[in-house]
Amino acid sequence: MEVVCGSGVCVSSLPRSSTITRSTVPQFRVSYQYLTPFPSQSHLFSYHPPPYAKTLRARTTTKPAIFLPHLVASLQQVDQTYIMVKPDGVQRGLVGEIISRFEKKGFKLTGLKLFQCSKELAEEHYKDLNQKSFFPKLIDYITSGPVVCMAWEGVGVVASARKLIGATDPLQAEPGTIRGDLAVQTGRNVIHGSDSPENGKREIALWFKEGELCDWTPVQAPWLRE
Ligand code: DAT
Ligand code: MG
Repeated sequence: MEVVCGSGVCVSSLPRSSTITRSTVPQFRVSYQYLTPFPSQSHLFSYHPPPYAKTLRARTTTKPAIFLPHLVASLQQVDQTYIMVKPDGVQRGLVGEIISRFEKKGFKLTGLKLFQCSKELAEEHYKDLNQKSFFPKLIDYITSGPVVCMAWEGVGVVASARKLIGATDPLQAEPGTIRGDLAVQTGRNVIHGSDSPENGKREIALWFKEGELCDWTPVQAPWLRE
């Protein structure tokens, strides 16, 4: 499959700091600085002639072609998870340490706020546990001080975040996990993480208002995924 880049002007052949304008590529509506670290504006496009090209003309063509492995990778499901530093984590000064672990892993932060949650919100968040004997204590704990609410995004982020967090009981959590390194008791286990992609969406919608989330592209993106 071949995709022609508009008038045939190959964007990747322009010098790195070229300003691409309407006159360079007439069908481009906006002019912008070409500053990405890789030769193509879109990593989906390859400008090398296909190896199977039979004729000399086809082999020397400059027409871009979609590079299938990149396309397949781009179609991988991107999930969202709701991560919350609980009041004990905030009081103990662990917010930076916890955010840092997710940042270093390579996930994308799309929402962040310090927030004092109401009893109603805590009860809604933990509604699946409302028949448990520890439920009233859990609600008191979650509402006992400010929490840090976060939305994180990435391929496989829900399951991976659960691994980074560790087991519910910090004494059972592996060393190297957040709970394994930073907590000792289930009732003070410093962090929450969604347990499924569906709950990730539900909890982000519950804790964040419209306009509080930010859609952005980290500059490190091409260094994290091929
Ligand atoms: P997790 O937070 O690992 O997803 P969960 O959803 O089963 O665990 O429970 C939510 C929170 O409720 C948990 O982080 C701490 C509290 N909790 C769970 N089991 C408890 C127990 N047996 N005693 C006291 N608190 C408990
Ligand atoms: Mg849970």
